[in-house]
Amino acid sequence: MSRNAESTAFRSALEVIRAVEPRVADAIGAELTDQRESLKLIASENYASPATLLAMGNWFSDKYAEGTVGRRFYAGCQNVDTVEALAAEHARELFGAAHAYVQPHSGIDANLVAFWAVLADRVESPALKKAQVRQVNDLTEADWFALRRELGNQRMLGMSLDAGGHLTHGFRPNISGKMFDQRSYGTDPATGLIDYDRVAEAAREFKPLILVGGYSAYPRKVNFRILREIADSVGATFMVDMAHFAGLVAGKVFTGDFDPVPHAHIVTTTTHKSLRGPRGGMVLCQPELADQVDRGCPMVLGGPLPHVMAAKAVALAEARRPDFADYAQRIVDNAQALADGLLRRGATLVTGGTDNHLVLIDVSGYGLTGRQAEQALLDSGIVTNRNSVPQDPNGAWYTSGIRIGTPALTTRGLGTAEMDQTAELIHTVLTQTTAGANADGTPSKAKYTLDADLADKISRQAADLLAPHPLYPAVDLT
Ligand code: DSN
Repeated sequence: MSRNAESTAFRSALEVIRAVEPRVADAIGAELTDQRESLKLIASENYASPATLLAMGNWFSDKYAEGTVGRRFYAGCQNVDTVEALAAEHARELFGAAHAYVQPHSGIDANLVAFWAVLADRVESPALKKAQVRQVNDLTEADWFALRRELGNQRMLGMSLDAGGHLTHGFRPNISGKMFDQRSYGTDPATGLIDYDRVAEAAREFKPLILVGGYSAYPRKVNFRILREIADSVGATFMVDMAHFAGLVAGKVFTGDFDPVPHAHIVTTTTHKSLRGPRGGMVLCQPELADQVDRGCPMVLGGPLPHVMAAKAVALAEARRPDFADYAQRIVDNAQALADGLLRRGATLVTGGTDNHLVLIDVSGYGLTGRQAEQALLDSGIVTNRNSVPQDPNGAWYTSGIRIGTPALTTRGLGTAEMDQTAELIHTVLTQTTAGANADGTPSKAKYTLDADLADKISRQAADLLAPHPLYPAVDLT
């Protein structure tokens, strides 16, 4: 395929959009410029391929397809069946999974599908059995009451938010925290690492229905074999949310004990982070959960997004190519080079380093909150996000951490030498930023001072780092 084809495709698309609402076309063009010019270190973001992006912009978006492949509630779904079946096949082959469900629209949707599948499979509920054999309309009010009582208040044990767990693993601001009686396991205060003996102890005491593994801000490998043994010892279903590190599993960087797929009963993921696909979610599971998982729509999902399933099929096909394994390894090499560069310059990192795609800097050593550091870095052309550190005294809004990740810059082609230079830029900004004060003289958690000339200089240096690695080099919108 010629590089010209990509340019023509995106230029033509913008021309068509511009004829209707030029401001949207302008915003799409501006987003490309912004992404091209910023040093993107957000650990959960990436750059999908032109083929993946283009697979989403078409008439598949117009089709309703509730149901599953070959069993739809709408006529005319033969082409949706083709792309959904292809995406599921690529997912099964890529991850060695028995079953794949590619309809979830996002990570939270994938987790909701998984939670309800486990509840339906595991909870001893005479009312649910009735609901499954009878027509729903035949259930009495008393049956419904019993169903709510039996399914509600089940127990979930997941990683605590400040240790790197995710909101959807049973935390109060999310529906999972309202559905489940949740308890969390943290990390060892001295090392920052998961203490599996403590997890086992918590599981023995709490006896969860679901043990959740996975994280969004833990910079280390997780031993899923041990977590499965813990789940088995208390009769829990073991679920892993691999949204952040799915690309490292796909690329065979995480294998054996560190690959969740052979160990977990059910695995959820997003498709747009290290996996580098379209924005969406997916569930992989053991055969015994497949029927319940396939009821995701209508249980918790609306109609599937066929255009996004088409893009998932494209991205998963890309991830099955040999060069994806090389990409995945480079993500980790880059994260380790970034961590080493920061440590050598005196930064404090949670757990002292990384085994995966992300690094968590404890910025309290620089006298800053996460919020101050995030903004000062942004002023300097470096895009990151603030994140809690374990036992964070600044809470989840201001935080004491900055989470940085390498999937996106690795896609652009930056390597370990550039990671060391990136560490220098980050360290310079953080050492030159000073925390501000409120009007009454008390320390502010948001205000800061950073010399504007220095911020400009760092932005130019960041742009110099990116210049040899253009983003979407074949796409010329001028
Ligand atoms: N928002 C994603 C992240 O940044 O980790 C997870 O939901």
